[in-house]
Amino acid sequence: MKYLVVIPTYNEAENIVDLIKAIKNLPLSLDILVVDDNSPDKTGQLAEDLCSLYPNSLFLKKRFGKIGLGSAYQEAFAWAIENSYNFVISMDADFSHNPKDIARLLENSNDFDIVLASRKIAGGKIIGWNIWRYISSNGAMAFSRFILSIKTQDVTAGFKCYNKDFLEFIENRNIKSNGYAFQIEMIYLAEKNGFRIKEIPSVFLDRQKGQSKLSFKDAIEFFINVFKLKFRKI
Ligand SMILES: Nc1nc2c(ncn2[C@@H]2O[C@H](COP(=O)(O)OP(=O)(O)O)[C@@H](O)[C@H]2O)c(=O)[nH]1
Ligand SMILES: [Mg+2]
Repeated sequence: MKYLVVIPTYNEAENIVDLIKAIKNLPLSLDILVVDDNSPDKTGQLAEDLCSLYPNSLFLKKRFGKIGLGSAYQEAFAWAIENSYNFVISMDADFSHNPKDIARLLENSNDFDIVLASRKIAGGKIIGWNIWRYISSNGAMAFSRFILSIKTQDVTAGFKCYNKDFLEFIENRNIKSNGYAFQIEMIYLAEKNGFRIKEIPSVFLDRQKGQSKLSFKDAIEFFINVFKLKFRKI
């Protein structure tokens, strides 16, 4: 079985080297693909410098500029299919997602199409968000779950393991979301098309280094996309 960890990055110079090392030090055989959007802080260069340390298991896709989280994932998924990976683990670069939880995602990956590190089931939680981020995130989740009739609890989770069947299904779809709604679009398409989703509890720690890229524009795009999904044929 071939496993690929996909890490989209924009200005993660303070995190990327430590994260790559933490993943490579796990007792698992994981390849890594960093998708960097020409970060001004040279995140891409730092990842590139590490490639010689991990030949044939650390890869870098450099894009010309900040063109979005959703398109970064889509390019990574297409690359994973091309290179015959069986599973793709998506995670943020900022250590909010604990690399040690990858093993727990993989434990369930043979029986489900998506295994998701959930902050919204018993045993899962978010540490470190301020009250506004907490309220806006919960509101966005409740709104989108209601409008789209989604059963999964943590619809915005970015820490997931996808199997090849689901990635191949996604490759042929016209994906609408390029920003944060991408996560919801994945879950929505999975649920409505009969893919099996498993939530496992996970603790999310707000980033200790660097800045969140979530902007007001992303929040607006998020709500527009939820409605676009609602009125699109599945
Ligand atoms: N390649 C790429 N990565 C992005 C972009 N926007 C955010 N990211 C990365 O996506 C992940 C999630 O973003 P983050 O700022 O941590 O969002 P938050 O956790 O919701 O505050 C991080 O690894 C970011 O560096 C983008 O436009 N392009
Ligand atoms: Mg983050």
